[in-house]
Amino acid sequence: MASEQDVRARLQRAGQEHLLRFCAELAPGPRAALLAQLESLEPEALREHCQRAAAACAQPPGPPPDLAARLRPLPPERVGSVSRSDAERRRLWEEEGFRQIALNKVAVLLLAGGQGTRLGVTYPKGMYRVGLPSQKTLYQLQAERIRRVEQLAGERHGIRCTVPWYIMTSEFTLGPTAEFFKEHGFFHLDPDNVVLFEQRMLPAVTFDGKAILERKDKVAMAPDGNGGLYCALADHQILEDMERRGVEFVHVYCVDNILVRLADPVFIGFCVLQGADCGAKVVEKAYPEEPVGVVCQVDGVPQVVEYSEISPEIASLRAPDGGLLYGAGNICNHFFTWSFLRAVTREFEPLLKPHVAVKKVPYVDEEGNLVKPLTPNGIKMEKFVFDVFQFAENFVAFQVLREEEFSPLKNADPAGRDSPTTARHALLAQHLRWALKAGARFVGAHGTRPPELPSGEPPVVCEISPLVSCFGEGLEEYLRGREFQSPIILDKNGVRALDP
Ligand code: UD2
Repeated sequence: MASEQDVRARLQRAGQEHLLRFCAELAPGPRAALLAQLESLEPEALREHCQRAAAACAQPPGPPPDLAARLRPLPPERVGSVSRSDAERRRLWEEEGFRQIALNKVAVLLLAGGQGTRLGVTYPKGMYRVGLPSQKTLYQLQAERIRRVEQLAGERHGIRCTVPWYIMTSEFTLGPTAEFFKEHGFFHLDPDNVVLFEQRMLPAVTFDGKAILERKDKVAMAPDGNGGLYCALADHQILEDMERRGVEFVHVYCVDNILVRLADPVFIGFCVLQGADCGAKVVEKAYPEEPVGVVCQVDGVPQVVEYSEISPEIASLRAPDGGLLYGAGNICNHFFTWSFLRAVTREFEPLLKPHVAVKKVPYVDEEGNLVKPLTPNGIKMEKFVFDVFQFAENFVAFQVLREEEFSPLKNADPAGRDSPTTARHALLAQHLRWALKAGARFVGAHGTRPPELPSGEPPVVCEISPLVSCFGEGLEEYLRGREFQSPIILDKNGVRALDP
């Protein structure tokens, strides 16, 4: 281990010597921990990071003044749509997607390094239960959808196939996520096909470019954003792992969308048949301030303008048809070819510009007291996963239906939006639509029709296991012509009535 003197010399080079100001008074254990943490920070990179953060902070807040003039919606020929295409075309996309899955060429990659601050939980969001009758967590729903899509592709092509699951975690989420998967027997997936890897962390910095001590013996660190994916892929030789398995197409998605379709064959098939190297699913934005990025063009190049970086005026602009001009909402479901990811890790990653987030970062003051600031005092720098779209040779967007594919879990319940309750209702409403379409009928407790309830809550509870159906398929054999009394669960053993 490096001596205090060595560490001090490195920090001097980075202009961050203040990080040692409590070192002398620390007990041997914490002192060693601090020195080890500081030793892992490369001086030149640390200097550059801190300077960059301070410089970014000195810029006036908000989007660049000329953004409106540089922005355009995506040209229609780059945008596919589930609702605007006919059944035959959708069938062709789906068939192609299943074919690629059956050939073991498709992997899914979960971005799960975030801290879930808005939701207010201390454990990884994927472990969250939104209160479904089955009590399933987001991770379990995702694992079961992978198993089902493997099964569907396998049945179509008469083989067994695998969709490997790559999960990017961070220092905050790796341990608990790994533990959770072990505890649950990897939800019956083969552990060899579930690959956890870790993204890097970066120091939080004050407005004048000083890394922040969160305790006397610890620098405040935060994950480097979901665009940290590209460094993490290289750090952990993930592309080599994919190459060994023959993976050519990767569906990257974020953890908190309860309706996410893993390795969605329609999306994969659409992207493959378009010859795309990079793609993004979008939904129509629900309202101008909705916290989703906008997929569009900046200076003629495909990009996402993040919700935190678009002005309310631009976000509210209307197209001639009355819809939002910048209405293509990013739902953090991306398609990449393996070759594109390799080009990004080898060539383009260093060109990605970090984004600045101004945050309240707990710190120790000059006297060594722990302070929880009431106003923002620090800067976190993050890269965004979609910032590589600008390097694509053939970028496509694919518009899907919100009620079928997007209900994110961002906030704790009182928020009323993007909360556990809205996520639970969205999933149960979807399952009810599927069940009714498959010919099920529901009656109330005394044989009456179930009442219509307000506020998006489905009038009856019918949860369908992803192991039985993950796109609404194959439900007739269980449900057609049958009458049920809510609540029920449909799983591999058939329909089970629950206590009301
Ligand atoms: C993300 C999108 C936004 C919109 C929205 C839809 C980005 C940058 N923004 O915004 O445009 O589509 O989702 O729900 O993609 N994560 C990491 N490491 C990190 C930070 C985040 O893995 O360092 C993961 C996180 O665990 C989650 C995903 O990235 O799965 C999105 O992160 P978020 O929830 O902070 O993003 P949000 O809602 O601000």
